[in-house]
Amino acid sequence: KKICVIGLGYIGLPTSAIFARAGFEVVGVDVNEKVIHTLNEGNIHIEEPGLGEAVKEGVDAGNLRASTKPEEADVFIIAVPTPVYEDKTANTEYVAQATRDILPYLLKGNTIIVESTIPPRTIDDVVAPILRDANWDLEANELLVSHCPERVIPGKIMDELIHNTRVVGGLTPEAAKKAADVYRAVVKGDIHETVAVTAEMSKLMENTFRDVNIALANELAKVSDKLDVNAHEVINFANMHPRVNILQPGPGVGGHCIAVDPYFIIEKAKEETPLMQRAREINDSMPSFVVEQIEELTQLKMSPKIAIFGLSYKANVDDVRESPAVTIARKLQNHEKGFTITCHDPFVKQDMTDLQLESVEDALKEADVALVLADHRQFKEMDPSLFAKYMKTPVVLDTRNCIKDHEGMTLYQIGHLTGL
Ligand code: SAJ
Repeated sequence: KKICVIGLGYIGLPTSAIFARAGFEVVGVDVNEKVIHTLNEGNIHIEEPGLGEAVKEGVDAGNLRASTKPEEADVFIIAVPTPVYEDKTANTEYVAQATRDILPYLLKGNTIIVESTIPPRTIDDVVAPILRDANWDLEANELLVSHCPERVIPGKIMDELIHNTRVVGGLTPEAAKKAADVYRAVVKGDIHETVAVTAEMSKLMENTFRDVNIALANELAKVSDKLDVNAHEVINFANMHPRVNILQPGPGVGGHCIAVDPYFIIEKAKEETPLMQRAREINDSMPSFVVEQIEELTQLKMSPKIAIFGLSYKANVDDVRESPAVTIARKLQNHEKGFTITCHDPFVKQDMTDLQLESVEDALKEADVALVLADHRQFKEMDPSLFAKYMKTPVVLDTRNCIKDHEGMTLYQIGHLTGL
């Protein structure tokens, strides 16, 4: 069987590699010629554990190839981005364009699967009409169209692609069945069949659930700061209850999924979603809250130097998309108090022009406060005596609860500025 995957990003590329490994002939399509060139050499443009080996294996075995143009195939998987516009409504134009791009290559009986995260009813109202306008009878299953949302977490994509449960929502029951059969070749988790809109909503609710729960943890951090309670101790004890699982407060919610997906529901049901909207606002307020905490810690200092540890949106990834850490770094950089900012991140490679990356030692040298914004494993394992060794005043504000305390330094956690 041959699969044509449209979009070779964080989802499309690992998916291509996994199907190639299972013996499918896979052609991956992307508009970026540099990406195509890199892949055809057996290399990758994304950081993800296990992905490099899988791609190399696929290319070497002749099962995986990249191209700028789609080709005829048995199955088409669309894995292009769905960003939000300025007004926070979904931009489904890439999904629509990918659908139009494959039109010339479609044959009767083909399976089309959209993996991109999409607002409810996008399969029915955006994808299907494009195919119908090209004279395909979808009710008669001339093409089998489904939504099978990706649910993998960056950092564990290769493992979760195989082991996670999948939900497949078909435009018709036959379409759902066909798509489920495709995944059965590589997925070890359960595969559930339903209608397209239910699959769309399930995916969005998963990320919205997480967003709302992180907002609750962040609100607790703010309350704890005010009431002088240690939020992390509270979470620890509350979570000993068998039915409670409070998540971790932090500098805000970043990445391209959780900070975005709730808006896909909100735009379709504004009146009915006050909780989802409030959760977004609370999580978006966290960078300002962290900046206020830094202001408090440096009250008496003239042009303080802040060493920022971690710019990516979460632990152990290089991704800085919608990263609250970057927002915080820029807020401090442009702050009226005239902070000097240095940054260290062992994962981030992307050049961010205004934020220079430095070594641990250079970042900490002469700093007044070290601000930890990602719980990278290197930070968890870091020798905490380095803070006292290099900094002017060894004060650490750890927003991720990942730094070990040590003699000679003052460690503060988010939501507990009054000290430990
Ligand atoms: N975060 C917290 N506190 C927590 C957990 C997370 O502040 O307790 C922050 C992280 O630091 C990060 C953001 O939330 O900034 C999101 O991180 P994440 O690890 O929760 O999720 P993502 O965005 O990397 O991936 C999510 C996953 N969804 C769920 O776990 C429900 C993943 O399974 C999805 O496939 C992915 O979104 C996606 O592509 O939709």
